[in-house]
Amino acid sequence: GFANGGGPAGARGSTLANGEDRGHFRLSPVSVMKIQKGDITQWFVDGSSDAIVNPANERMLGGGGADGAIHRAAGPELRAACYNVPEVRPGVRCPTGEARITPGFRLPASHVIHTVGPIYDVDTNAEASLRNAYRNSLRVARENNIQYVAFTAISCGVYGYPYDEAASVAISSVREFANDFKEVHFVLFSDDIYNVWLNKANELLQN
Ligand code: AR6
Repeated sequence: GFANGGGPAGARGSTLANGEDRGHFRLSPVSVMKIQKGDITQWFVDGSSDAIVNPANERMLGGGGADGAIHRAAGPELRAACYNVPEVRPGVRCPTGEARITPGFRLPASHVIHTVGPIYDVDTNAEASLRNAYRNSLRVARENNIQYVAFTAISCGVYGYPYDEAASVAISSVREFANDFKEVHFVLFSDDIYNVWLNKANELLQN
């Protein structure tokens, strides 16, 4: 759901042949993936341990895009918590493809999982790095007993990853964790990325 009253994800009325709502894909008897439009800073699941995944940079002290929006909404406590994450080398708190967790502070979600996707034109193994970013975010969530996780389109903004290729990596990575979460959401800001994600999920997950 959303703090702004957006209602439960997928409750849009139109249904697919499998009887599920559009944007709503069952991954296993216990797990659902939801694709929706929205602002990830407003996302939460009432009464649950939940996490939004921040597409951050290696320094982990904020930036533009979704990272900037998440830090603004979470308040200065988030930057202080990030600052206290130990550097693994000078200026690097979270290497590309890894993930770190902090509280959500003033966000409606209880936790933020910070990950770093690849810079598409610079990373010589961008696909592996993007897959690692999704997998390690979900591993960190699982280790912290978080049952509800929301992603944006990691690397699809400033970092320049092509949407269709990113959607394949994102959705196939989430599918690997089909027994580990109640719900994994993609909260997508723009119509074009939302439509690419929906098409890819239909391609990969419809029988
Ligand atoms: N809710 C959901 N999605 C959003 C929001 C939001 N509030 N704001 C932006 N997006 P980006 P990256 C979408 O650039 O490519 C930062 O400066 C956006 O439209 O945020 O991984 C970091 O500090 C796009 O589809 O992340 C890093 O330096 C997606 O989120 C760098 O950008 C990701 O775009 C990371 O670049």
